[in-house]
Amino acid sequence: MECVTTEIHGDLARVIIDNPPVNALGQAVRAGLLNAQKQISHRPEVKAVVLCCAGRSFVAGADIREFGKPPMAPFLPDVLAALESSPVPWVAAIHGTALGGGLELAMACHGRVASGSARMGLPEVNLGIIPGSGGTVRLPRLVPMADAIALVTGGKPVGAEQALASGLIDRLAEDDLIATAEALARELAAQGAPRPTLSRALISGAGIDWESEEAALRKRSRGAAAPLEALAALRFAATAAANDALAAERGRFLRLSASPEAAALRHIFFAERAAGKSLKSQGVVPADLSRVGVIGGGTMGAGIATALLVSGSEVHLIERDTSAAADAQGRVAETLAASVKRGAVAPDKADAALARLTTGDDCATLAGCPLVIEAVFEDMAVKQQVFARLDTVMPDDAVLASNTSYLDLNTLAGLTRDPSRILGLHFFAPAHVMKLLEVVRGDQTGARALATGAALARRLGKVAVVAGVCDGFIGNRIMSACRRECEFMLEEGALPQQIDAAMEGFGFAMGIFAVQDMSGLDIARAQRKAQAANRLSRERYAHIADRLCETGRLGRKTGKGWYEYSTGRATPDPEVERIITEESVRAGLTRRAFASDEIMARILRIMQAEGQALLKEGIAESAGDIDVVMVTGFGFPRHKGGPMHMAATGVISSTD
Ligand code: 3H9
Repeated sequence: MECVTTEIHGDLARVIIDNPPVNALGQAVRAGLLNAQKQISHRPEVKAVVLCCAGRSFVAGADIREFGKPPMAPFLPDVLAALESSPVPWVAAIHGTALGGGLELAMACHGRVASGSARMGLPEVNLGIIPGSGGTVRLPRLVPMADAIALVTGGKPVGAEQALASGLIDRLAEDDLIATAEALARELAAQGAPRPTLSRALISGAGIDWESEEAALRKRSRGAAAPLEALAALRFAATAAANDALAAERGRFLRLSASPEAAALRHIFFAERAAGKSLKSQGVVPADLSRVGVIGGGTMGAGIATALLVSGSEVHLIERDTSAAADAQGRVAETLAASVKRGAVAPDKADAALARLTTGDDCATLAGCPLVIEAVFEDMAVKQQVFARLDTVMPDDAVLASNTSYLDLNTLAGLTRDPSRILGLHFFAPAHVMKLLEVVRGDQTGARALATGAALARRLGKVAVVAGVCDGFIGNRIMSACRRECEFMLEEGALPQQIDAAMEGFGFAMGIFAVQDMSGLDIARAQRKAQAANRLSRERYAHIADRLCETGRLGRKTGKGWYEYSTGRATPDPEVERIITEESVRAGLTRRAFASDEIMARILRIMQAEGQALLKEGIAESAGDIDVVMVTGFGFPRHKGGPMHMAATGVISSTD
C-alpha cells in the first residue's frame, strides 16, 4: 500500500498521506512526498496542490521510531525544500494535529487551512530535540517572534483560532476542510508564482529581551537542555540569513538527537504509551463510564469526582450523612472553580460539570452506577464496611474499585461475593490534576475490571500503570525506601536542606523533605506504625521523623515540619538540626559532610534497587512502567528518563 497518493481533480492535485496511526513522516512518506512533487511537475494542467491526510490527524511529526538510528534519505529538509520551491502553490489542509515535522511540512507549503478542532505545535523539546526541518526559521516568518518563542521552547500546541490570530494558518475551515483548502489553492494560483515561506521577511523580533527570556527559561527547564537550544536557534534565526539559520538549526537538531536527554525522553514517550496495555483483553468490554459512583468526598474523593465530571461523566457521590455530602459538594465546586481560575477548564464547562454531580448518604442509591470508586478514610475496618455494603446493594456486573494507597486489596476483595470485579485505582493528589493512575491488580481481579481501569484512565487523560498488591504499590513503595535512605543520610551527617537542594539540582520539582511538609508527616508515620510489627529488631531505623511528629511538627499544616514556616517560606530550623544531631549520637555515628553527587547517587541507587525488587516480585510489569510512575507521579525529571532508564543506560552511575 502506497502511503502517499496523488489524485488529479481538473486543475487541482490532491496529495494524500495515509500512514496510520498518526501519519508520521517515516522514510516511505518522505519518499512518497518527493515522488508526488515530481509527478505533479510533469502535469502542466495542475495549477495548485492540496496536501491532506487520511485518518484522524494531519501529520503528527517525524517518525520517532527512526530516531537514534542511521538517518535514511530522502531527508525531511530536502523534501520540504522541494515542495517549497514548487512552481505551483501547495496548501496544507490540517485536521487533528500538525505537530513537529508535520507543522514544519505545513509551514513549507504556500498556504495553510485548518479545521476548527485542529491543534498545531512544535513539541520537539519534549523529546529532547529542536525542530530539525526549518521550524525555527519558517515560524518567525509567519508569526511574531514572541509567539514563536512560546511555541518552540514550550512545546505545547495551540488551537486553530490562536493559530489563525498569530498568522500560523491563513484560514479556518468552517465545515468543509478540503473545499476551503481548494479555494485558497486556486486564489494563490491566480496570484502567479507562489511565495516560499523562507523568502518572507522575519516578523519583527524587536522588543525581545533574549537575555531575560533565557534566564526565565533556564529556571523553568530544570536542567533540560533542549528548550535552551531551541531558544538559541530562534535567536540565531532572528538575525541570520535563512539558509545559514537552516544549516545551524539542522546541526543543533542532529547533535541533540544523539544526546542522552533525547534518548531518555524517547524512552518515556514510548513507556507511557506501552503502560497499561496489558489491562486490555480482546473482546472484553469495560464498564460504561457515563455514570460513576464515588464514596467519600474528602480531598481525594472530591478530586476524583472533579476529574470524572470534567470528563463528561455523571457522578453520584456518597458521604456518611447529608451534611458531609453537602460539604463534599462544596469541595467539588471549589475544586472546579480553582480549575477555571487556572485556565484548565472553561467556565461554562465547569458549570455543566457541576450540574452532573448528585450526592447522597446511602450506598443503595449507587445501584445505577456501573463503576463505583471508594475513597474513604485509609483504614481497613472502614473500607471493609464500605465493601460489605456495596456487596449487598450493587448489581452483579458493577465494577468496584478502592483508592487505597497501601492497604491489602486482596483482603478487601476476599470479603466480597465476587473478587473478580474488585480492583485498586490509586489516584495521586490532586486527583484532577495528576496524570498518574496506578491500576492495582488483585490476585483475583478479572479482565473486565482491569479493562475498566484502562478505559477510565483513557477517559480522564491519565497514564495507567499496572501494579500488583504490596505495601505502597510501585510509587509509594519506592518513595518510602527513598525516604528511609534520606533519613539515614541525615543520621550520617547531611541536613534536610542539603538533600532537598541536591534533588532540586538534579531536576526534581521539590526535595523529599519539602514534599513531606506539604503532604503532612503523619501519613508516613501511620505507615511506619502499620509496618512496626513486621520490622526486625536488628533492622536499621531512623527515629528522626517520629521525633518531629511527637513534638507536633507535622509539616506546613502545623507551621513546622522538616522546616519552619513562620515567614511563609520553608526555612531550615536549628531545632530540627538539634534533633538530627542527637539521633546521630544515638545511632553511634560520627557526622560527616555530604556532597550533592553522593546524595543523588544514594537516592538513585535505592530507587533502582527497590525497582528491581518490584520487578522480581512481579509487582511492576516492566522497568518502563516504574520510570513512568516516578516521572508522572513523583516529580522525577522527565529528561533523565526515570531511575530504571538511568540504571540501564549507565548515564549516571552510583558512587560504587
Ligand atoms: C519531529 O517531528 C522532529 C522534526 O522537527 C524534525 C525531523 C527532521 N512517531 O499518543 P497516542 C504512535 S519530532 C511514531 O497513543 P493519541 C504512538 O507510539 C516528533 N509513532 O495517541 C502510538 O503507538 P502504539 C514531534 C508515533 O491520540 C500511536 O501512535 N511529534 C508518533 O493519544 C498512538 O499514539 C510529536 O512529538 C510519532 N511521531 O495522541 C508528537 N506519534 O499504538 C508525538 C505517535 O503502537 N505524538 N505515535 O502505542 C503525540 O503527541 C500523540 O501521539 C498524538 C496522538 C497527539 C499525535
